[in-house]
Amino acid sequence: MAAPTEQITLYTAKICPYAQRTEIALAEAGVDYTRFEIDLGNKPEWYASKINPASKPTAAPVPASQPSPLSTKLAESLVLLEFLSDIHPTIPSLLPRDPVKRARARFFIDAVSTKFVPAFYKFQVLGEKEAVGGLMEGVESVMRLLPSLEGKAEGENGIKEGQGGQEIDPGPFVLGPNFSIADAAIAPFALRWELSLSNDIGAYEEGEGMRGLGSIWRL
Ligand SMILES: N[C@@H](CCC(=O)N[C@@H](CS)C(=O)NCC(=O)O)C(=O)O
Repeated sequence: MAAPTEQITLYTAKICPYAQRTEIALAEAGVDYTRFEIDLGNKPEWYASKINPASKPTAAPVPASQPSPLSTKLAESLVLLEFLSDIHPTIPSLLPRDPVKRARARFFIDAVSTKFVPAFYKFQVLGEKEAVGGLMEGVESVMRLLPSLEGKAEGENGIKEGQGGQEIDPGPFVLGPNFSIADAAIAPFALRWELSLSNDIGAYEEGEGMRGLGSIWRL
């Protein structure tokens, strides 16, 4: 089997938060790759047929800098995060070895994808004011899973413990002190939300961004 890491070409777009997930993970892993910017408003005619059949300008690492028919094409940001951690199993900053921590990362990513991102899109991008309830629920679902906020008790020795009595690292990342693909999954969206809140972009009344929703995000 050919080594999948020989050469990676990343078809990406600066403005795409999904593509940025992969760029963040590649940077954290310290992996060399060729970056190919796709203009979302003017995609190359060969892109859909030769790189990504869905024509989604998300990131696609392939083992060639040109869209060769012999290269492997992969798409979907969350699939790509898993792929990078598979081909770099010795880089613990992508996905730790501990099966419990791996499950926690995946559980968090699932909450981001099913609860936060769809609501974020409706409220923030489409400007649907009535979606604010869903957005708040989405934010809370994700935040509840952060180590510093998760339902936990202070042990006798001052060490924070989770429901199963296991030690919980305080952060600053999703799994504790170390970055993982769970952070890459939410970072591009969280940063966009933060920027929107502080600049009154989206479905907020003027001045309400930071005062209301922003205060929760910064807990
Ligand atoms: N589920 C995909 C979503 C990718 C996606 O929707 N990308 C947007 C750009 S940010 C897109 O391709 N929109 C359609 C288009 O521009 O033609 C992933 O996670 O990679």
